[in-house]
Amino acid sequence: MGANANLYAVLAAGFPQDRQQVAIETPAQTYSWNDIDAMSGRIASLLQSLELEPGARVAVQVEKSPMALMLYLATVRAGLVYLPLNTAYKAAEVEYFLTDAEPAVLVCDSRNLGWMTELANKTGTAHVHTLDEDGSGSLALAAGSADEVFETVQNQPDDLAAILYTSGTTGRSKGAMLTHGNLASNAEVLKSYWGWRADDVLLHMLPIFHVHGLFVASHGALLAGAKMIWLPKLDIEQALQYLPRSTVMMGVPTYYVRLLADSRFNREVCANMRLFISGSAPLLNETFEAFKERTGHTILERYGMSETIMLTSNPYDPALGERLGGTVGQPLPGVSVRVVDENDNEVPAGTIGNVQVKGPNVFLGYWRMPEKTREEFTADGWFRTGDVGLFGGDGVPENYLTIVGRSKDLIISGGYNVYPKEIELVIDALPGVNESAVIGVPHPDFGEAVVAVVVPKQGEVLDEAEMLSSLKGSLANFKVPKRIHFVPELVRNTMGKVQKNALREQYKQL
Ligand code: MCA
Ligand code: AMP
Repeated sequence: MGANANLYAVLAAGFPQDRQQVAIETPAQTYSWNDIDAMSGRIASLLQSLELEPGARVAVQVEKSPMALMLYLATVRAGLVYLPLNTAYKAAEVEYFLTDAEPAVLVCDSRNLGWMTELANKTGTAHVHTLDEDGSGSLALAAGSADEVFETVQNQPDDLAAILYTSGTTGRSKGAMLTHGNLASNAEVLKSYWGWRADDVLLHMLPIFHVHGLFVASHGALLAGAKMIWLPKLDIEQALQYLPRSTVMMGVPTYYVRLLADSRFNREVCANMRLFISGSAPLLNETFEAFKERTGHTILERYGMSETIMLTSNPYDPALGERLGGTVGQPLPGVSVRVVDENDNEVPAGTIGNVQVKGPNVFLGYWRMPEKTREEFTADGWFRTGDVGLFGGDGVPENYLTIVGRSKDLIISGGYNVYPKEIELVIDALPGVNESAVIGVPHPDFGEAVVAVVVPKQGEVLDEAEMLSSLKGSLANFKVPKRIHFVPELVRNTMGKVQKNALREQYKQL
């Protein structure tokens, strides 16, 4: 038998010799590497006692805590498939995911147990547990009496480890199927590319229901055997308190915008830092420059997707080149990136086109959507990212990629993706609405903000506040438009398509 390709086995090979060292520090408590092994072992034993089929899904919507990370690691160790859900998702959104993924296990906050149990009954999910932010709940109780010694399940690189739902241009979310091999290969590449060291201290403030916080950040520290300072969310007070003891921080651009907005954030606070990494959304050049000026640090911007984990990165090692603001850097080792025209023919450097990628990090396909999966890959196996960009151009070396836009109708707000179609469908179903168009407009804090332009039905008068409160009942808050504008009609082109560019131009000052 070859080496175990189970992601946990790969990560654990990077844990330090001395397992008594602190692996995770929270404001309240510390956890050693032994604790990680024992806590994830107990939960894995509990999951194994349920005698689920290999590949059964464990759906999780819980607040961030060390125990939540243990649940993730345990799921992977037990050879099951982890399905994280944004804590902002409302019942209607969660119902879709449960119906589509048919998880065997659902773990939720005890606050939500009532409606979650109803959904679980409806969708045939047999096991429901609770896990609260303080680590308490029925999961911890049941795991407490399970064996802490657990032999990590043997997996092949192509076995499924996680499903991450990403919204779609049709308004229907798709589950991106990521394998043990996808996750492990990406973690290993980033470990050397970003120069991870055992004496690094990662300031972890990202949510752990998306690729950025769950995989890129956590795997980086775990595989390096480096300590994490584990905070529930971005809180500038806490960031200022812990940065002087940290060496690495990751964030979406809003994290850097908010740090810069605080005058106490300066060189001294960053004196111990080795690396600041930004991604998930475009980092504005003004943020990149202001950060350099204030701290002396050059933010490293990288680019990735739920379907592919990390694809390109500005260099850490100066021998590979400079960190260039406005670019997302070079394809990571082992990852192929090409820019093509409408016929999938590669275009020369300096020419804008569609970005396509290939590599061991690229997902298996969309869960139970073979058609959609086929559409998103070319005949020769390149994945269509939906991003538009170019290599080189305007004084930029030819091996650096710049993302200039998206062919998919997508808004990225504070690092969260919002597909206009999904919001338009919900708005159009409200009483008195004829039709709507949802657009992204520039926002100083979130990068882009969601705005809706609504055409009322003939003779109807709609109220913005009422509509917003109704939308908040069914949509995650970050998807709810910050403003709604009422217009008699939507401007269309000759093909009858709503001209969103004109709307973006009209409302950009908001
Ligand atoms: C919160 N709100 C938002 C957002 N977050 N509105 C728009 N966009 C958002 N991102 C709402 C709240 O619900 C609230 O609404 C109001 O805005 C103010 O909330 P605030 O207290 O300011 O929010 P916060 O709790 O401070 O959160 C902002 C945040 C957070 C820290 C930027 O959104 C965040 O952590 N974002 C990171 C997302 C992330 O990890 N993305 C990675 C995806 P109300 O007042 O009405 O209740 S992975 C990915 O994209 C790929 C693969 C990659 O490359 O990494
Ligand atoms: P997700 O659906 O969360 O996987 O989001 C992936 C999308 O985020 C990509 O297809 C890009 O459009 C965008 N993205 C991620 N990182 C960057 C970046 N550094 N610059 C611009 N866009 C980015």
